[in-house]
Amino acid sequence: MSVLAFDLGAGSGRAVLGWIEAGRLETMDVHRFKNEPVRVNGRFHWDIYRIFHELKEGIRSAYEERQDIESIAIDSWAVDFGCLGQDGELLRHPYHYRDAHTDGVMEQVTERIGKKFIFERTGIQFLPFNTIYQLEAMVKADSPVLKETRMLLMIPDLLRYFLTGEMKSEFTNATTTQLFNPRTMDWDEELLKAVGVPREWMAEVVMPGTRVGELREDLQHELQVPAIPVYTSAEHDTGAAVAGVPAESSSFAYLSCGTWSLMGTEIEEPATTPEAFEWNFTNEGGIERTFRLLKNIMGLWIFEECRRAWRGDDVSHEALLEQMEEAPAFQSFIDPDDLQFLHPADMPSQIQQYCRETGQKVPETKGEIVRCIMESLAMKYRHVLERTEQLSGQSFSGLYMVGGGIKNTHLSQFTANALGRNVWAGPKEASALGNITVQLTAAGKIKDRHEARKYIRAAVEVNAFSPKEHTAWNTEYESFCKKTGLGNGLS
Ligand code: LFR
Repeated sequence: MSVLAFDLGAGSGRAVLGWIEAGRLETMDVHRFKNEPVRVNGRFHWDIYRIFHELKEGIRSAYEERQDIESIAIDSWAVDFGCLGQDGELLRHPYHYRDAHTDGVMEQVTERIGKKFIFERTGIQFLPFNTIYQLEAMVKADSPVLKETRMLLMIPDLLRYFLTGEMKSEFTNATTTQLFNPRTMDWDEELLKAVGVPREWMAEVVMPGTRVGELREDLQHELQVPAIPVYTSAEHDTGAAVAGVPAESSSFAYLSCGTWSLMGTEIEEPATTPEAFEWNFTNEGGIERTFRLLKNIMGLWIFEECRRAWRGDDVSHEALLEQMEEAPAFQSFIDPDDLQFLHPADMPSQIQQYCRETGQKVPETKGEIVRCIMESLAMKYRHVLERTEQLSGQSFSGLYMVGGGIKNTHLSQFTANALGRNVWAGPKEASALGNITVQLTAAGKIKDRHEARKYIRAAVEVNAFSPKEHTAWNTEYESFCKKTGLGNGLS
């Protein structure tokens, strides 16, 4: 038997088949596609029907390769959702979490309800685009969509509903709404009430690895495939990536590196201490009822946005990283998580403005700007890793880096240098692999997450980076903390 995983990222998606053969995990890419959000009337939307079209293409190609597919599951980015009307139709294309309609809304909600109140009930970090603030923004705009809404489904839930006709929410992704209470393991009625969302709009929450339905009959005919069962995986891509970390021990630190950098560790119960609150850490749901104690770091989005601004010139990764090597080290730093970098009109100018305003040397050339980004990311990783250790009471000898961002070996090396610890980079496709192993576990082919990670370890390439020039990086770390206003050390 085999399983089919759809892994949707903010820029691209892939369909990957997985199965176990002669004691090894085998995979095969069957379809890759672009995911291009669209700006319409000044609003930024996901092209959800196009994505669904690509899912269909993926199923068709997968079935051509193997006729023994016994399960399909989807993972994607978090927080975004679609609203369904009473006829079960989608009422509007879902907003992209980088749409400006939530600007300033989080501050209003937290002032009204209280930040502590929200954190105690959810354990989730405060990000301006969390579902709770998107809903508040729609309520405030008196959105006609809400008047017709009968059901609210997160992106993977929505696509799964398009495949099966069944409406269910999945745990790992549900937690990212900041409307889910991990103590009761259900939607938090107080918070729903506080933003004016009826409880009936929220679907039943099911765990990763649950059989939800099978392909609708019309799809079976259209695609010429049988009634393949559809499951939940870890439907939040970061949850799937953590499931895909090839860790040997059950205590490990990870960095899922892509558009975002998500750094943290896997824990048994949410950590909602005053420090977790103060440092804005999150406790997102994980597989096998674990929690992902982690923090969002703005990640390679900053670099990709610079590439977009520079298009017309040679903006290949190789060319830009070569220019970076020629630029002098440690000239200026940014805090990548400053909200001014969330969706600026022009990223390179925004970086220059930040440096100017913080009294630093302003990077001028592309090489200087790229160096500023990469060094700042590596420094921020150290800042977050040390706090992850403090919060979880663990210490880590090194860091597992997974996700597409590890193609940038400079960043992996900088990270090892900044941390003064080893970095183990691989696999690039951790989300797809995690999605697959969750499905294979549900099918009884794999025992649990520990065994799954063993299979992944044996199946992929992991590159080790040991720290270099640590003394210089260590000295510069203090300067990074000072210049970015992040304070020093753990106080
Ligand atoms: C990564 C990710 C992050 C989430 C962000 C927005 O792809 O899922 O975990 O915070 O996208 O949804």
